[in-house]
Amino acid sequence: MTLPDTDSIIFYDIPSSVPGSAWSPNTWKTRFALNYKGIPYRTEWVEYTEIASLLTSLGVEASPSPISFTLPAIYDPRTGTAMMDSLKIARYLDETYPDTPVLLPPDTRVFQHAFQDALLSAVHMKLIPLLICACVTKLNPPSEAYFREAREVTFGCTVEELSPPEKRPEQWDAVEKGFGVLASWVETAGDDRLLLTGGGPAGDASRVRHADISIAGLLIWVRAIYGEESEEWRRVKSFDGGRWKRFLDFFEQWADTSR
Ligand SMILES: N[C@@H](CCC(=O)N[C@@H](CS)C(=O)NCC(=O)O)C(=O)O
Repeated sequence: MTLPDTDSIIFYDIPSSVPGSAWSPNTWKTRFALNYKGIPYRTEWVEYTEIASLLTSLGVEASPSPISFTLPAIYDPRTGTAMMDSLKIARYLDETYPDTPVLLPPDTRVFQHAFQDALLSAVHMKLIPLLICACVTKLNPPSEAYFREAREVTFGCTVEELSPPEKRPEQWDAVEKGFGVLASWVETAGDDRLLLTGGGPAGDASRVRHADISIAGLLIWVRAIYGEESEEWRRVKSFDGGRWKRFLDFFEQWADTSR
């Protein structure tokens, strides 16, 4: 593959039929990061079936984890660097563009790495059965077929069987409890903060960290897949006294999907 000759970063994201196309909680972390930092980029949309061949052609090393190649990924023509993984990308952007706001200050890196696992088990895993089942219908045909097959291998059942209607009330209860745990962590600060590192109840743009962006990624995933007016999104907005509605409202300023 010939590498594109442009100055802007190329950001690889997975398309869908939702408004604005962007839907994945993981790729949203990098989209939020690029928008927040104000770094010029353009999106290249990649179906699930093309991720491995694209990243191999860009020279990205396979991950030792069960899924070898994932998005988000970027290619930065200024440095000739290509990489995947939202945390790695955030660190690269901090180091390569030091005049932009920092997402992973060095003294927070250990905690922010650990927070990824904490957020995964407290909230992300609780959303998985519901959202995987709801996601498939929003993907384009090649991605839908790939996604169904891959998830059926992982879970040993069809994506529909992951979240049959009779199980959903209890799955939503688990999601609500998970967000409650996340809210309780933030509340230990005792100062009514919106963001993890402070900045007051209204949020403070200078305080945004990768960990906050990871939460915003989960919220925008739920909203994108179910829709702004859906009962599901309304439900999440009502959790924890409206904390998560306020949270995503604050991130709206970096939710541009036009590039
Ligand atoms: N930890 C990674 C996770 C990325 C990830 O799992 N991405 C999914 C899309 S949401 C993917 O590309 N999966 C590829 C596959 O299932 O083959 C990150 O944050 O970058």
